[in-house]
Amino acid sequence: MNIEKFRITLHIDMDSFYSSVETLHRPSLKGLPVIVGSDPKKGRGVVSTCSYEARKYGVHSAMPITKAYKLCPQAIYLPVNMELYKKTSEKVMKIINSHATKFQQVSVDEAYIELNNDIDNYDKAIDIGYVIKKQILEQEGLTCSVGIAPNKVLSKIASDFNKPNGLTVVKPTDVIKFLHPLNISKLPGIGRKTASILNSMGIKTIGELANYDVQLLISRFGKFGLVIHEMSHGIDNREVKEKEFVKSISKEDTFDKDISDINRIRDVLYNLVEKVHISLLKQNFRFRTVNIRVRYSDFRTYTRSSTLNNATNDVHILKREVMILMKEFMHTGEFRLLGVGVSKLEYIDDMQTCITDFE
Ligand code: TTP
Ligand code: MG
Repeated sequence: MNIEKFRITLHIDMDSFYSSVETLHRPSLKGLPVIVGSDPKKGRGVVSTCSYEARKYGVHSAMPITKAYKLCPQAIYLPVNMELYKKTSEKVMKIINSHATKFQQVSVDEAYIELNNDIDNYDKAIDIGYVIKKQILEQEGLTCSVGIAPNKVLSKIASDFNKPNGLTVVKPTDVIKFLHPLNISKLPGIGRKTASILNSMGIKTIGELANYDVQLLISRFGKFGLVIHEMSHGIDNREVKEKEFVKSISKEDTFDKDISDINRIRDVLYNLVEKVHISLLKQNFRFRTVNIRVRYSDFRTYTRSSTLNNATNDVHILKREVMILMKEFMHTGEFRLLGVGVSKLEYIDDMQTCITDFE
């Protein structure tokens, strides 16, 4: 019996998430190029995302905002309103989870669900995919794209295949037919750098990658070579992990005796940084936002935070940001509590862990 027949995975990814939520709250933006990110007048920072209308001009996520402005000056530029997106995300995830045997949220706008315990055929899974789309549209006014396939990587590629508002099914018998003609950049984790190395090796499609000598891939890319080779054959044994979507990690210390000595403060903060970092690594997260919390002996309490452009799990960056945030509080009094935290977390799954090692 083919075990894969019973392992049906759905990947659901919201369409142009931040900009769709913005448009929902400002209906006059419907049909217009909308770009969410930093302020183009300030000249620094990047595009978080943009509407499909803006994508026609070549604008995309992570593009410098100044370049986006050159390509599409007439677009509506909006700042990131994370609180709003998080609220919407929670409602969307609730809908998705209500259909799952196993549910794993992997970012603010995407989740995997597995149906294997109670669904054993693709027709039923497709019905569920359409119900999820319908409920998200009717209850939240948003569209999403769904991929239905025998494992995580295939369902993720499938959800991206027909965006926006798509539903793509890859049955076990169609895996190779679906996968092999695609460009290698469609494999999760293959960014521009890896793609250009693979191109220089004569590999442009996933089929060409599948036919390439795996030993040569391993000698070129290490463990990552094996992972992409397996993916190119449609193999992915990662499970949909039931894990709570952790939103932040923080550690704090309350002192028996209030402290004011700079060296002592630094030691305490470094120690908290190490603890937060270990927790991050254990749970496979990267962070974008760093938070500190200080409480003076008279209980006045302050928090400060800073957000990086890119997610990282680098302990040195965490230390650096904490010390920058702490500067304004040094030499200002005695502390009874200090805290360090990270938020805007991104989950790095097993495949990405080794991808990150490489890139
Ligand atoms: P994505 O799902 O990658 O993008 P998207 O939902 O905007 O568009 P698509 O229809 O192609 O799925 O990311 C989800 C949200 O995460 C996105 O709306 C904004 C945020 N994001 C960033 O802030 N920076 C980035 O570089 C990317 C890729 C996403
Ligand atoms: Mg999305």
